[in-house]
Amino acid sequence: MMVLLTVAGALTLASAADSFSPAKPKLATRDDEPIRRWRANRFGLFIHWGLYAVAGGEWRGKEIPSAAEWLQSSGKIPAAEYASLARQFNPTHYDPAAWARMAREMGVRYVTITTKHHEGFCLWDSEFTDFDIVATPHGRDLLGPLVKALTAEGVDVHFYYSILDWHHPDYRSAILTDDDRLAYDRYFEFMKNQLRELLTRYPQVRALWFDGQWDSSYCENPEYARRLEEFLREIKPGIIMNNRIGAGLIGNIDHDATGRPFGDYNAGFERLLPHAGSVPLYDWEAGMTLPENQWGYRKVWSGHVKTAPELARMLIQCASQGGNFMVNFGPKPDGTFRDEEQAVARGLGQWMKQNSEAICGTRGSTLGKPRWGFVTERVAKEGSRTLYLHVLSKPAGKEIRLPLTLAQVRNCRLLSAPNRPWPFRADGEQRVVIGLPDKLDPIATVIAVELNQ
Ligand code: JFZ
Repeated sequence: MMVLLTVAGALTLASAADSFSPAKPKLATRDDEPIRRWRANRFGLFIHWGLYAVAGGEWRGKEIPSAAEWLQSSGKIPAAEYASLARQFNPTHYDPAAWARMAREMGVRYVTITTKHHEGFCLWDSEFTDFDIVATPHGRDLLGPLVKALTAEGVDVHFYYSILDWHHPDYRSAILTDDDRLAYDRYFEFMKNQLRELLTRYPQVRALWFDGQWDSSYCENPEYARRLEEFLREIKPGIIMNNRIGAGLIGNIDHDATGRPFGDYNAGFERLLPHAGSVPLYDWEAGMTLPENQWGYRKVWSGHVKTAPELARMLIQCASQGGNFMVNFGPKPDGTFRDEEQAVARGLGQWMKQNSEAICGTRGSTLGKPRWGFVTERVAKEGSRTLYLHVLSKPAGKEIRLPLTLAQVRNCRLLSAPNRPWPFRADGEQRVVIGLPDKLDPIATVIAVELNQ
């Protein structure tokens, strides 16, 4: 008997050591309605689509290593030769309504699509270049129908736009001469024209995702970034922009010397999540590829390919740290999604169907990180708080102890069985203890804990 008590006592102590540490208070660059919506969305789908999809990571029968969307640069392909891919871009199975349905069923609240990647090719019919979708066998706007379909499904639209451009004759990676300056100034006007065109032609777009800001032409001349940001905010007040519109010092491109990001939020989490302790105090978003580093379509993937459960757990971690998470798909040249992507969409959708309440519209945990998983929380308009316990692994003792007293908890429920209460009790120290179902969800079992005010 004595022995048993001692064991039980040790277990209690072990779980007490799981204690939560409170997170730092959050700052925001903005806190208006558009950024609140952006933040509440929490989960997005990134789509990289362009001529690189036709090549699929190969050039003249040879595999070109590195990211598929970098083919022109990695394969050292002259721009004019690369541009011939446009004559082969013919997505005969492109079905924007099906894309939008997939996005909604996957549980994402926004889609960020590449309108123009580094290759310079435009997915819409631009007045300012012929290097666009009209020059392909498809011959008509790709973007508009997608914007319409996503909006009809209630999914927000964000546009990716690359400042770097490997096709435009006036683009310069560095400004070394007066001629370079004149050329780059012309390129800058072209870019402004295209962005105005995108914002006015597709008024549904809520955010711009800049990229390719690292060349010295842009980076070492911060007045371009400042002018661009002002120009865009004037055309569309409320527009959200990531920090890659910024032209910080090289090596410090995402934020200024105080750690404050350019634009409205930090998009520096590229295929990685912040470590505990390095979570930005500002809004942030992480983007994740399925294979190691492939954003555009590559025929042959090598190495580990992430599964839906892995990605869902990353989403949970981001949400618990107060950040957004975007999963990336690179559609095939025929306009469909590869099997791995479809499986990921289904897997995430299944979990989100039951558990989106614990992700969308929540904020990061103010309790910190327990060992058994992650916590998110929702603050209702009236001020009432709900904690969402995302249980990823069963703690020893098979129960969860919260740093709360019994009087603080109004009720508990499992999101997988929302219509009946889930029992909870107090331990000897008056802390709330919640038991777990026998079988945990392979992604995370979520318990909602509604608190008394
Ligand atoms: C850029 C692009 O070059 C790439 O093709 C893709 O579109 C991706 C989303 O963005 O790549 C980056 C940009 C920034 C970082 C890493 C890769 N970064 O800040 O670590």
